[in-house]
Amino acid sequence: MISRIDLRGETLPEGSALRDLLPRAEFDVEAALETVRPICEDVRHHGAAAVIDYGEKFDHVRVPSLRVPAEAISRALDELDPAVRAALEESIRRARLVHREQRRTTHTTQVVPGGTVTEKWIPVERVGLYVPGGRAVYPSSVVMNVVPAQEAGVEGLAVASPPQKEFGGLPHPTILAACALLGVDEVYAAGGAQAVAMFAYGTADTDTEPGCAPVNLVTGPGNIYVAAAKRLLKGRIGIDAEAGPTEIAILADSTADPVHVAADLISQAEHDPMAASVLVTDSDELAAATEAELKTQVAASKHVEDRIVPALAGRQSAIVLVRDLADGLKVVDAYGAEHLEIQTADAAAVADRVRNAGAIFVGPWAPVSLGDYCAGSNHVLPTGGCACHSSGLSVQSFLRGVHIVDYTQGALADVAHHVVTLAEAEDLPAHGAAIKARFGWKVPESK
Ligand code: HSO
Ligand code: ZN
Repeated sequence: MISRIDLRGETLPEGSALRDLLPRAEFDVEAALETVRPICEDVRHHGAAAVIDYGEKFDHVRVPSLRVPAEAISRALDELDPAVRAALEESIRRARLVHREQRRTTHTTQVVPGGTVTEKWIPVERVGLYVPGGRAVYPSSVVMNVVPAQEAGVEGLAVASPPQKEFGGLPHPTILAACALLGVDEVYAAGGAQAVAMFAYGTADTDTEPGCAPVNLVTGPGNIYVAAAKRLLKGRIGIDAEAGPTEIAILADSTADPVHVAADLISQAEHDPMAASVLVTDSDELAAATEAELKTQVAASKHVEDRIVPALAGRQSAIVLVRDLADGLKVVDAYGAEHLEIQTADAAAVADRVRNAGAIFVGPWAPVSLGDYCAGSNHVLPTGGCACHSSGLSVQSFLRGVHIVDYTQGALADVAHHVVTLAEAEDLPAHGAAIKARFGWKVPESK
């Protein structure tokens, strides 16, 4: 069901040569660009009418209005299963604890007497959060996007999620209920590329409903068309990341419990046929026991044929055998997993040696599922190896650091000759002139 890659034979190659030996799915956003370009153009020119038409085409339901009425949002919360409500509340509470502490404070550096640079963190004014529908109805992702935005101090928060035919063209009720719990009241029944375009361009008011004001930043996961629309509109809007299929890598030794390892590999395979589950181990026994366990546990799972089996059997998943933990660490660093579990002896020390991962889960009692819902950590994480250069969603994603430069006349005079010299070296004499103009068109004497 899951293939093996044996890297025990020779010395491991470095960098991209090692990465090429490891399993990874194709996520060709480029190919989807041509599909989404006309959709985005249509929304740009025809606004809400185009968003509604595309909803009818792709989501098979014509919505009476794009903006979800306030009563529908509060009704969804009233009708929410109390156990789900309690679990979401706990998830929100823990996420708030962690994200509240992420906020950076304004800091002033005195560069020289009379010369300061202050870095001030200012929240993005208006954010659009995309929440997928269809196969993925994840109220937990509403939490993971909304909490950091709110903790950053974002004032304008709008959510878009595809209209669902079985709910009369409203987004899924658990998504609406999660919005209600988080205090988000601006929700649109819009999905796919058209929702991202709606956020980017905004829509005009109509006779029956207010339009959606354009946003500055769009975050949230989505399918390949959502990722393509984000790439196309990036620049006009900021984006978090182009989220690809979910990934779990587990670095484990002979002390790991194969029952846990198999369960965790299956847990993320359950998301998507393209999801990746990778076990990296130096133990033949663990590899064999995990394979046996996978067979038993998969047989007892839901979503088997449509997601779990294709994900585990796909070329993006594998058991990678390595000579020792040191090689295992090289492999997981080269892979840069969205989620990395460390199931080894002295797991905390091993985790400390990892460089590249979206989030690291230490030891037997911190499975990825915990992080997906209730650890307090964020589950919107870099996929496709992007963990080598990017972080997951955080309060920081919703803030901009602005430098405030404040120099006195004396402090400028002291450094003027350096500025003029550099301006001349770059053949930009007007830059130097802007300094000289302040000192009777002369370069002040350096001290
Ligand atoms: N594992 C997914 C998030 C998620 N899991 C939502 C369950 N619901 C990507 O980190
Ligand atoms: Zn998950």
